[in-house]
Amino acid sequence: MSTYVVVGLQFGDEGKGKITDVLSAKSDFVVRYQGGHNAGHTVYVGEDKFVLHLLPSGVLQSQGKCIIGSGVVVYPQSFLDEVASLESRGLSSDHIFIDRRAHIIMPYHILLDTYREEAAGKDSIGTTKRGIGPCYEDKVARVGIRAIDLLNPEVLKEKLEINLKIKNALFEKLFDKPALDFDEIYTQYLAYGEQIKHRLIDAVVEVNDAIDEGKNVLFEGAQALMLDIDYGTYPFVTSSSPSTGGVCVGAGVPPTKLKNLIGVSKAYCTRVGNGPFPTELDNEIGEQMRKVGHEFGASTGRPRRTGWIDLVALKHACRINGITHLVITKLDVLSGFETIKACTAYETEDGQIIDYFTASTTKLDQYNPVYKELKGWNEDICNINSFRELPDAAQDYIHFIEEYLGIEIYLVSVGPDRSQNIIRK
Ligand code: 2SA
Ligand code: GDP
Ligand code: MG
Repeated sequence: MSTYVVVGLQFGDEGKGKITDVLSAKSDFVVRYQGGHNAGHTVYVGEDKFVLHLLPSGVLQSQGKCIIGSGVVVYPQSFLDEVASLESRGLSSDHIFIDRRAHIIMPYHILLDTYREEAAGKDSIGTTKRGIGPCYEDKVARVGIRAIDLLNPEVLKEKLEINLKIKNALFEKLFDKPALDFDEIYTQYLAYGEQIKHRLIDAVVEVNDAIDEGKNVLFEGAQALMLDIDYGTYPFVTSSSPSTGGVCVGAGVPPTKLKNLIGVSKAYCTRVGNGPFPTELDNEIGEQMRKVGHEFGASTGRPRRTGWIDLVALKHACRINGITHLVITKLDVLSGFETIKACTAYETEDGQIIDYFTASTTKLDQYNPVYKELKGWNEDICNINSFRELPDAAQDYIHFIEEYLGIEIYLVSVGPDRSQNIIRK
């Protein structure tokens, strides 16, 4: 009985949903601790495809409680839609809960996100326009509306009035857009409160008690370390901490209780949204990765940018997360490439070779990747489930990543299905 944390090590979409789903079969609790419905976690159960946004991916497998922790930002409509969608497919939703402290995404957050991105034009971040950033901003500014506030008409009224005064002034004066109507939002959010009140809990107590009682608790990260508000490619990041450390603040669990820290990386790399991506391939190789790997946003449908694996960035991500178990996904997508490249260092604009990650997003954009070239393989590896049966070149690639990072790869995923895994002994 233990705790498990699953985090993304690149720019998101590493296949965390699939890995969480696999691990959650043994979990008593599955907990989301940051992000919101910007996430898109795809899980295949046989032919059935599920895309989870706000709900933990573990919701499909776990028999225990599935919790949206206090560090998550919750758009109630998205929550209710996802719950309804699960129910319409014959699944129970009785085990889904939200921490009372979770901040609520309001219509003005979504509009603010959208207007700002539109106004920024080519300098936009490329957000999902789901209101994530503005909601976290209000939380930090101490004017946010929390789940518990939806149950108190007086508190909600007061908070909404203050917020609308400021937001409407912004909309009208800065963006030349219409003001929002108080009554409409107030009525709608009170109704949301009624619809979710039986799911509101104190997750801090429940989750910590579960760990103390020796239950298996799985914490599920959304997005990834390179999108971390502190350690990612700022400002082209999301507004939360998708790291293992984020669990402590976003679920109210102390670091001493976190045991198995599982980092997920693709065998190559993708990014959706703007910002530096040193190993990006704007050519037919990148196109092949996108096509074979079906690299399109699971929430917005945007085509994902593609490129070779960046081991310098991956090392940075493993260090900050303290990864104890590494997972490599989508190795099958690399079948058919004559050579495979892995970035082991960067060449700076003045010709220096560096093998550490830089805080300067502007500089990172100008660096050229230094590659180790490895032999590719042609075999279809989708149905292999033992490491020794992999083509030699694929084994060599995995060994090369392990040696560079100094961490053992314990699971290699070779297809989207639950069963398509190679578990190393
Ligand atoms: P936001 O909306 O404020 O969090 O956007 C800020 C940056 O974070 C990126 N981001 C993501 N990157 C990869 N996957 C995400 N989830 C969806 C998916 C994305 C989609 O699973 O495919 O459907 O487009 C995700 N969510 C946020 C975002 O692209 C910005 O770069
Ligand atoms: P997440 O956000 O990290 O959960 O990842 P997404 O669900 O956004 O994107 C990962 C995509 O890759 C999904 O469509 C998964 O079904 C798929 N996937 C996961 N693992 C594998 C794998 O090993 N091979 C292939 N071909 N697809 C995979
Ligand atoms: Mg995703």
